[in-house]
Amino acid sequence: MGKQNYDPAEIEPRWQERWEETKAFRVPDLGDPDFDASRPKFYVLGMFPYPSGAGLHVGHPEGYTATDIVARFKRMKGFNVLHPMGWDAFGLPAEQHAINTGTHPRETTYSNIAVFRRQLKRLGFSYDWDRELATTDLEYVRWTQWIFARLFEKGLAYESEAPVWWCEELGTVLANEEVIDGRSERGDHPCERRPLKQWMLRITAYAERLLDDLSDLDWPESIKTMQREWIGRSEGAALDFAVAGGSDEKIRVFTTRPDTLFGASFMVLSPEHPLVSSITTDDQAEEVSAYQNQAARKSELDRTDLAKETTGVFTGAHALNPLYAEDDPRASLPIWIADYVIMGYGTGAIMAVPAGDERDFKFTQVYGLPVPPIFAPDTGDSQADEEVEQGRRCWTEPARYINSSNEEGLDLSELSMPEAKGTVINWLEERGLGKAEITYRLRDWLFSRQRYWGEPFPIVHHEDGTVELVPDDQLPVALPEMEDFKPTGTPEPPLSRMEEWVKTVDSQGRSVRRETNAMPQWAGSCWYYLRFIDPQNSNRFCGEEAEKYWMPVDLYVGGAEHAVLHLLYARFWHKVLFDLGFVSTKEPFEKLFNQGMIQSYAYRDQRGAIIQAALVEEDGDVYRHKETGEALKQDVAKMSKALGNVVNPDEVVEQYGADSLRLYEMYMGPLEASAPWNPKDVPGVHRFLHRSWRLIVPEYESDGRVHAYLLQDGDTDDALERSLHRAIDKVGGDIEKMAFNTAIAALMIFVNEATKAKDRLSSSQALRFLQILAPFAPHISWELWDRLGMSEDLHHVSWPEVDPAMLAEETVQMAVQVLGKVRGRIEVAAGAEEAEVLAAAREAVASY
Ligand code: ANZ
Repeated sequence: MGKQNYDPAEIEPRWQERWEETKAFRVPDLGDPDFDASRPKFYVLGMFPYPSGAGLHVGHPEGYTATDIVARFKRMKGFNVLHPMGWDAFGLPAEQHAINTGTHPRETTYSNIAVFRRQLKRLGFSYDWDRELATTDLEYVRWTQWIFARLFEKGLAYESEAPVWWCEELGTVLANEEVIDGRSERGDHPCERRPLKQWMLRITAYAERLLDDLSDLDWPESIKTMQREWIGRSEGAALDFAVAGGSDEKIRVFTTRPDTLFGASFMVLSPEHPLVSSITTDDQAEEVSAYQNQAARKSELDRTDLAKETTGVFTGAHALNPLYAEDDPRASLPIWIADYVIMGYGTGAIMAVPAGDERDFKFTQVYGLPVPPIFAPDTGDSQADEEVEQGRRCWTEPARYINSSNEEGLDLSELSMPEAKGTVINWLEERGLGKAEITYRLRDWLFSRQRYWGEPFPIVHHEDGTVELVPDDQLPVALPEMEDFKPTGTPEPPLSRMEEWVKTVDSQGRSVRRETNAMPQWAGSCWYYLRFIDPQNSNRFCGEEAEKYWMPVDLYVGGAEHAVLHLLYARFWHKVLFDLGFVSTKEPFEKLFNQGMIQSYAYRDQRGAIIQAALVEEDGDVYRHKETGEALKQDVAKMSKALGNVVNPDEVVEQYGADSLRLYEMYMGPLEASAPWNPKDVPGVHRFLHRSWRLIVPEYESDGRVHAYLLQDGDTDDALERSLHRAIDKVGGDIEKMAFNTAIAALMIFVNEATKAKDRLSSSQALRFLQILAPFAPHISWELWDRLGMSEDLHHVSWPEVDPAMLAEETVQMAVQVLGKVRGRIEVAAGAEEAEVLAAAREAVASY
């Protein structure tokens, strides 16, 4: 028998234990006797966490409460609901810890997982824990390697000498996204570009489809835009420029503006362009190579930002503009190298058109190069127009072409921009000098890391330099046990030290060497949603039937920081599996929802110095330093140790309970918005739960039993019944819309009204209220449900019905007139149908 007062510390662990013991939220497998195939399915997934040593932060429960509410709601709506949880468990911190302490990363990882698991269980999420997985589990690694093998067979995995970020301090190669402004994101150490043999995944082969298929997805428009921009489709032309002076070399450029060819006045190669060394003249060689070294240390952003300093070096060589005869002086274009041209985009070479391109124009201003004018705009500002016509300013919009004809019949003067582009492309195409082309900003995915704690590649190397897959039946390739995890200090990965592991034999007994790179952390998260469907399957990454039943993920919830990389990589792998016939949908995530960030308040004194939150007290409307009394400024900022404003979910649970934490996080504002954690608001939702409790467990009952005073059905108060129907309707509709804050507001309104009309609350109303409260605050709901004598599991009870007639806010009074004379008065529901009103009117008139 439970206590009389609401005591989450007593109730919550009891229900969590019960859910655990009865496997309350287990989803039967497809063939199981208790699997009900007649129900529709709903697969709701929160992005699984990296189990860091710091434990859960308050941002985790935000998205996870949201998916839990939806999961619990959909169960009550009659769906089979798949709602799993696992761990994105490879990653650098555990390896870094191993380097520092010698503790094996596996040990660190699994003990962190244990902490995360305990913390998540303490929040009462309705996961099917039987499906828990970690990307580091050997069985999971096996299938990650198996999928890599399929990519390799399809020609989508290849080795390439690619310039990569090398960080001397960390002794490791870093991916582009791990380097910011030429320094490592972690540790802020200087990095430089170095060529290294790497595994690459040919994601660019899927660029077009990754772009096109976005349009069918129910994703936030902002995320789609970010993906589109990341993929960066550009329509233009590839043109060839011969190198002057009898060389056979050709410089191929990519341009989106072939119509500006008449304005090309010099060429620019990327400093890494392979032609640089062969065309550079002797007297320029020294300067060119110094410049190349300097460019290697800059990040791409530093190089391409228009606001950054413009630099470049002349190679001494010239190219020929294909529009003119070789001996025409207009044909000769000096070739420069400059770091604003990036090797990984287009062809790594451009024709520079200062009259039409800002960066090219800026370059001419720095190095005193000519600006041949090609545009005559007509803006009405004659002075500005003249500046463009005289080559003193650049023009990027469509305008009338000038100086744009040659001796071979090409003439753009009367054409629009699209016509001019087409005309130039055709003209060049006829002469074999160019063609229309589409280029993507997306690069192939650098897929290897010089690290230990990642999936080994299922690859062996032959002495002749060729590579071969490890046969599927020998998977997984497990990591060897190691004690020293330090980087080798060279680009060679730590695994290269494990000679006994590296040396092995292939299927025909030939001696081979294992690949010593590891896969990046992104690999495991590319397909975990598939493994959740069938996590114990030892014959296939996921059973065929189960995949067909559960896919796609109906709702995927996570932070917007994964808008690009994770979501793009996972979509890519999924499409490959789709093409191979292994999965049945072309996209993995049907609907995506991004939660906002939970921020915190930060405090500064008058000089702007940060004051730790613990030293701040509230004094009316102002904040003061507890010790000095100085008035402080309140700001909103990201939670961080430095600001002393990190909220620990464990402490909130201890003080108020998991239901209060869940409710508070959902009540902070719209889920998609970022908002600061306000400690003052937690007691508010906690009080709401107290009041909900008091509706059902009255203070004066001493035995904890209920309830003489809850009315029997039939005696229900009409106004209260209407209010309940409105709440049921609003809460259900809002959950579907992921508008949880307004759903909670509707629950609060009902509790207020029910508290006022407490002696008129019926037991049926109390039960239905618990049903709609349950997705948000499951522990208190199950407890009260149980105390009301209900034996059926609350999540198997269907969502209460809404009677539309009960939704009308108010009734309205109307005068009934017949032939202009008042013949009666009626009262009908505000939203009543015409027929209903007419019937009431007839009745009124008849009895008048
Ligand atoms: C001549 C030209 C004239 C250009 C003009 C623009 C304006 P998006 O739209 O981003 O695809 N470009 C090509 N490859 C480059 C590289 N590797 N690094 C830096 N810049 C590069 O941009 C395509 C344009 O960016 C191309 O068209 C090229 O400059 C430049 F009035 O060619 B354009």
